[in-house]
Order: sequence, then structure tokens, then C-alpha cells
Amino acid sequence: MNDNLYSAMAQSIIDGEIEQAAELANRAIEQGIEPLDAINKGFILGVNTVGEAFSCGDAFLPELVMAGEAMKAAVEVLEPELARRGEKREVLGVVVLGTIEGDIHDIGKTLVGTMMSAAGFEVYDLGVDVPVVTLVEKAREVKADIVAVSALLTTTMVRQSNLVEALEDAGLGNVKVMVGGAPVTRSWMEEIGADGYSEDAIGAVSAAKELLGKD
Ligand code: B1M
Repeated sequence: MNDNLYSAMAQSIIDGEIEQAAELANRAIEQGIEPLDAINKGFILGVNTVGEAFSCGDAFLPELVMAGEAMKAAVEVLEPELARRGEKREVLGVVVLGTIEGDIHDIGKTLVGTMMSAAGFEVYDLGVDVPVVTLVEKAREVKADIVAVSALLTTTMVRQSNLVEALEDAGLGNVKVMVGGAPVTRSWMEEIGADGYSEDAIGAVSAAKELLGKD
């Protein structure tokens, strides 16, 4: 039965149906479906379909925009539920989070922030298109343990390496750097000398805990 709901979720993203996506997210909560299952087994499949169609030239920017808006609407409904489930409040560490400069994709980054907050990290989410210098300044101000940066474009992921260098130059080489986002891989993390990587939001929590010896 859930399979039908998951397909409808994916379809609402493909069709860019914002209200429908939000309504299906509400229905998932009412039916006791895990919010992360709704995202991973439903909505994300739609976003991936549109992404693939866009890269083959079978979909155009307006479709990408509408898919993004519908995905955001669904995640906004599910986020409070995700946060509610991580009820423990011990602060595991301080995290400065953002999507790197030049990049305005925020859905995955926001999910990572929600999951980290729910797990007990104190998260300062600086939003999207965040310059390296801003990340470094905030890290200093809040005495961050981790700076976590998302990049969805091959053209912007290179700036993640600037962050590693900038933290070192600022005398903050002890602050851990976590990288993620669709084009980012573990080998990229290693290549740029970052400390942590995960391919999804749940993995980001485990990776952050591991970095701070809290697992
Ligand atoms: Co854009 N876009 N987009 N886009 N977009 C991609 C990324 C693309 C792969 C589509 C494609 O061509 N197949 C492609 C990039 C190609 C490349 O670089 N190789 C692309 C492009 C080209 C563009 C534009 C350049 C299009 C244009 O204008 N011609 C433009 C760039 C704008 C800019 O940033 N400067 C652009 C714009 C947009 C929209 C604004 C329309 C919209 C974003 C809306 C928004 O975010 N509010 C959009 C969308 C929706 C997408 C796709 C379809 C979906 C992205 C998404 O939200 N995924 C995307 C294709 C795709 O990824 N399948 C695409 C769902 C989200 C939950 O996943 O963000 O990957 P994701 O996050 C995951 C993991 O990656 C991980 O956890 C998350 C949850 O599991 N994760 C981390 C993320 N950050 C992490 C950090 C961590 C750890 C894990 O630690 C720090």
C-alpha cells in the first residue's frame, strides 16, 4: 500500500505539483510512515527522474525549478516531524553549515542540518551561496567543531577545497571539514584534505559523530 503512496510522491515532484507534494507528505505523517522513508523511497525518486531528464535535454529549467519547489514543500512538512523524533538534547558539537558560494541548491543541505540538529548538534545554517570567508568567520565566532559544506555543481565543489585552505590560513586547522552533495565523493574528500564525507543526511550525522569521537 505504501508503494502506491511512494509512487504518487515521486510523481508529484515530476509534475512540479507543490500542493500535492505537501499533501502527500502530510498523508505520510498521518499514516505513521517514517519521514525519511517518505523522502528516500518517494520524493527523491521524482527529483532524480527530473534531474536525469534535465541532463539529457528531455526537461528544461522551469521543470527543474518546479520539481525543486515541490520537493521543498514536501520537506518543509516532514522536517518538524524529523526534528521531533530526535528528542535527545545533549549538545554533541557545534556545526557551521552552508551551501558553498556560487551554488543555490538548498534542499539536501537543509535536510543535513535538520538531521544534525535532531541528533543533538548545535547547527548554524548560513544558507546558500555562502562565501568561504563567511564560513571561516562564523566558525571562529561560534567556536565550531565542524564546518559542513554542501555542493551540487561540479563547478562549485572545487570551492570546498578553498575552505580547507582558508581554515588553515586562519589558524583554525583544528576545525573539521565535512563535505557532501550529489557530485561529491569520498575520494574527493581525500583529495582536498577534508575530514568527513557522507552521501546522505543520515550518514552525515554518523560521520560528524565519528569525527568528534561521539559514536
Ligand atoms: Co540544479 N542541477 N541547477 N537546480 N538540480 C542539479 C544538481 C543537476 C545534477 C541536474 C542535472 O543536470 N542532472 C545539475 C548539475 C550538473 C553538474 O554540475 N554536473 C544542475 C544544474 C546544471 C543546475 C543549473 C546550473 C541549471 C541552470 O540554471 N542552467 C542551476 C544552478 C544554480 C546555482 O546553484 N547557481 C540549477 C538550479 C536548480 C534549481 C534552483 C532549479 C533547483 C534547486 C532548488 C533548491 O535547492 N531550492 C535545482 C534542482 C532541484 C536540481 C536537482 C533536480 C535536485 C537537487 C535536489 O534537491 N536533490 C539536481 C539533480 C539531482 O541531484 N538529481 C540538480 C534532492 C536532495 C535531497 O539531494 O541535494 O543531493 P541532495 O542532498 C543529499 C545528498 O547529496 C547529501 O544528503 C542529502 C540528503 O540525502 N548531502 C550531504 C547534501 N549535502 C550534504 C552535505 C554533507 C553530507 C551530505 O556534509 C556536509
